[in-house]
Amino acid sequence: MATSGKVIRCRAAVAWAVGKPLSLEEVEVAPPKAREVRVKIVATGICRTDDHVIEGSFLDIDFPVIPGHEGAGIVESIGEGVTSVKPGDKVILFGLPQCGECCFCKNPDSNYCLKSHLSVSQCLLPDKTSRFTCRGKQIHHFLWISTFAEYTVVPEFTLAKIDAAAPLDKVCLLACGFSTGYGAAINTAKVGTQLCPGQVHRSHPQKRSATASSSSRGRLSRPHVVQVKPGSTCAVFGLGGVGLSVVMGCKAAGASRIIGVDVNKEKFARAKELGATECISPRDFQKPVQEVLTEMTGYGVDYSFEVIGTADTMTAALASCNMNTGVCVVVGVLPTGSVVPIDPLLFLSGRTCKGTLIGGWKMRDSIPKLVSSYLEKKFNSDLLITHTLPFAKINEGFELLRAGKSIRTVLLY
Ligand code: PAD
Ligand code: ZN
Ligand code: ZN
Repeated sequence: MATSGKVIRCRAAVAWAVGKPLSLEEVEVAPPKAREVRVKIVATGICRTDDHVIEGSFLDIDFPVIPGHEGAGIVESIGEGVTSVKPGDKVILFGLPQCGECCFCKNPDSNYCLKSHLSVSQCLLPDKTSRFTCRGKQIHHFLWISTFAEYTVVPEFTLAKIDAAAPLDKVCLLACGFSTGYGAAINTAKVGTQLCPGQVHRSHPQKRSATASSSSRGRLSRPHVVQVKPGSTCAVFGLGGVGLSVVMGCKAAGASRIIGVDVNKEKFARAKELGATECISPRDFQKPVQEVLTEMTGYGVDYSFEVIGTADTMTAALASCNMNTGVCVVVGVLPTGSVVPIDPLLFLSGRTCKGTLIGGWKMRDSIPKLVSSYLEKKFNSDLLITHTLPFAKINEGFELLRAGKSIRTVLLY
C-alpha cells in the first residue's frame, strides 16, 4: 500500500487524564516494527471496560492512552517476520494475546497468556516503545490494540485473520463482548448439565409400575427411578452486552431456566428475546436478591454469573448458586484494588467460584472459528447492537452506555 513504511496521520480518541472525556485528535502512527502489524480499523464496539479505563478504575493504565479493544479492520502493512496475515486481510484484534509459546498457551485447558496485561503491562508494545504520538507527546497503547484510532499497530499475536465475507461492523463484537459472555457460559461454566439434586423429580407412579413390569420380565431396574429434568438453572447478574451474551450462551448450552438480574428494567425485553426465561430487579424486593433466587429455585441456581463488576453483586452472585455443586463465574471487572469480603462458609459446602477472561477462548485459534459460526448463523450477536455511530460521536456512545440506553454501540470509521 502507498502508506507502507511511512508515518500515517489520522484521527484517534485520546484519554489525556483520568476522568476526562475522550478527545478526538490527529495522531501520528509509526510503521510496524518486526512481528507487528498496522491495521486500518473499520469498526469498534464500546465495552464497559473502556469506561473503566476512562474513569481510572482499570488495572495500571498509563495516560495519555488510546483505549478501545473491540475492533475489526484491514491489514495496512506488516513488519518483518509476520507470517499469519498480509496487507488487505480482514482481521479482528483482541486484548488477550495468544503468544503460542508460554506455558499457559501450550496448556490446552488455559486461554491465559503470560503476555497478557495481568502479567506484563500492555501500555507500550513488547519492545517498550509506542507507535503513537500526538502534539509531540508519546501516547500509550491499551491492551496492545488501541482500537479507538483509525490506524493502530499491534503485535502479530493479538490479531487473527478472518473470513473475507465477514461484515466488520458486526463481527467486531466477537473481539470482546460477545465472546466473553458466550464463552463464560459454554467454556468456563460448561453450562449444560443440571447439577443441583434438588431439582430432580421422582418418576410418575404409572411409570414406576411400568418399570416394575420390566423388572418382572427380568430386566435391570432400580426401585426409585429418578428422572433428572433436562437442563440447568442459571442466574445472570447484569444484562449489558456481555451479560446478554452469557444469556445466549446459557440458552445454546441447553439451560432450562435463565434468570436475568438487572436494576434497569429496560434491559428485560432484549434479555427475554435472547433466552432469559424470567427477569428480576433486586430493587423490587425487600430481601437480598440471593434469597429471592434461592426461593425461586429451591436450593439456588446451578450457575450464577456476575457480569457487572461490583463487590456487592459478586457476593450476591456467589450466594445465589447452590451451596454444594453451584458454580459462580465472575466476569465483571471490579475496580483495581477492590477487596470483596466473603463468608468462607459459602465455600465450605462445596460451591465453586471462578473467573473468566474473554470467555475462556484461546483467541487466535478461536476467532476465525467464531466468525465462521457467525456466518453460518449459529448465533446472532447482531441483536446486541442497539446503536451505530460515526467515530466522531464516540463520547455520545459512552453517554448512551452510562445512561443505560445502549447495549452495544458500534463506531464506524
Ligand atoms: P454494561 O454496563 O453494558 O452492563 C452492565 C449491566 O449491569 C447494566 O445493564 C446495568 O444496568 C447493570 N447493573 C449495574 N449495577 C447493577 C446492580 N447493582 N444490580 C444489578 N444490575 C446492575 O457492561 P458490559 O456488559 O459491557 O460489561 C459488564 C462487565 O463485564 C464490566 O465490568 C466489564 O468490564 C466486564 C468485562 N469483562 C470481561 C472479561 O474478560 N472478564 C470482558 C469484557 C467485559
Ligand atoms: Zn471488553
Ligand atoms: Zn502465551
